[in-house]
Amino acid sequence: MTTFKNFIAGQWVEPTTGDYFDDINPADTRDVVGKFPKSGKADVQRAVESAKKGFALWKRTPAPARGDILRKVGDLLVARKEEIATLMTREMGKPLAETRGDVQEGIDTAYYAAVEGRRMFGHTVPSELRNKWAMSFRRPIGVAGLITPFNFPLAIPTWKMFPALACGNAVIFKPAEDVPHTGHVLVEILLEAGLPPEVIQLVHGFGETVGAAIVEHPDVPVISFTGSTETGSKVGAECGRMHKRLSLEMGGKNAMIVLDDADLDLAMDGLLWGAFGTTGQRCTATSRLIVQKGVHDTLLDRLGARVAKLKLGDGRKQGTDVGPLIHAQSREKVERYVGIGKKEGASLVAGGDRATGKELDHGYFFQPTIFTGVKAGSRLEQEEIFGPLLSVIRVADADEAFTVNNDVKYGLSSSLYTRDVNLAFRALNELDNGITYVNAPTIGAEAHLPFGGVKQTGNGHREGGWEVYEFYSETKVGYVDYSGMLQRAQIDNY
Ligand code: UN1
Repeated sequence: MTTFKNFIAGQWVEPTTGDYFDDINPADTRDVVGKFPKSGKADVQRAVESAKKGFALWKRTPAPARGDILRKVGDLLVARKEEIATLMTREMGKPLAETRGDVQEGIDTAYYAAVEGRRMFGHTVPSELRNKWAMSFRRPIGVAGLITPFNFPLAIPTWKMFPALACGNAVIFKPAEDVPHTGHVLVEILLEAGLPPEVIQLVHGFGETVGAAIVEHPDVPVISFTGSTETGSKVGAECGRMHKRLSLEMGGKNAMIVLDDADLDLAMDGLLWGAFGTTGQRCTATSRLIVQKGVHDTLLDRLGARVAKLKLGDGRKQGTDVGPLIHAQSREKVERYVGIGKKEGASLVAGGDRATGKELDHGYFFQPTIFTGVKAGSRLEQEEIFGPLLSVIRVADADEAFTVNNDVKYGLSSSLYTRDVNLAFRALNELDNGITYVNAPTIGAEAHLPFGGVKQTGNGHREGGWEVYEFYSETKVGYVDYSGMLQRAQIDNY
């Protein structure tokens, strides 16, 4: 079995702790992908010291040249797409079609960042005064600490890393302990593309030690975290105390609304993909179906038949629709919520148990599960579960649907199936989410648009698109007075 290393100070090195953890295939726990460093605070300290040197060099590299390296990163990801998809499925379980999409999202993000290196626009505006020039431009910030989750092992790190690098920052990367192999390969690719070694530091390990040490380090002024709302609060408290720039991307309780006039076949395809894709382990997963009373029973009948046909298994095998959950605790959490649903009086109409038999016995599989008659305001309806569990809420009309959609503490994505164009536009305005899809499921974010949510899902920042470039750079304003005399703003201008 391979023992992997950290990448610190330009070298692949063992952790100072001498400790390692196993990276396990969740579809077959007998299969260990490798041993990865269980690093400590001292490793983070070394990484930060080196990243500061990397930053000094990188910030002086012209942005178009930084972009050229990211374009090469994109080319290398293209060349290794199939291989990375396969190793990603092995380490986290989602089917190959999805891990291929994950790599593609990284490729798209790389090419976007490459071009952004040639834009990075500022503003030139007229001055209040004669013979004076006024402009704004963007400067890099410093060392960015990036803490990423398991569900999009390649795409989410690239959402953070590529714009951070394009803007001229150095990066300390801590991938989720469930997906260290994908993180390792991504760093190999950055180095192969020609990124100066000290600009990227990879420190494997656990959130309580490595993640916390990055967040608490005074020389890491920028933190980007994707994960649970609970951990995000701790990260936020520390960053607030230290006045750090922080981007948080956290929980969701995303709803699909299906109205009486919807195309039900279309809604059904979207629902299966939204609710059970990635085994429901997405921040954008469809975990609530809010359905109008006129189509409620028909939709549910058809849904039951379709769900029964979903094939669970190893995501590398042809024909697998749904992979395992990531680890034992996440499966226990789903089981806990099945108990809560029953106790709250909802009706279990599909699944509800571990999926077992043959190859499934060795993985963390759980049956796609549906509860109907779920009450707005109940725990099943309000809390993020992060698994293949769909709660169905029946409503009288669009107004009630919108209210139910909005009445949760999260606000990532929502989806509306209707043929009424007026209602569709009203929904864009009235649904309290960062992203609303019309006639498409709650997943499907594109790399060149801002991604993120409102309320407890985030803290006002966005990943992706143009907005993330603002996050990873500081606005600098320059005034040049070429009048040769003292001109006083606000005083000498009129
Ligand atoms: C997430 O849900 O954790 O379509 C990220 C999307 C994906 C990314 C999802 N590209 O929403």
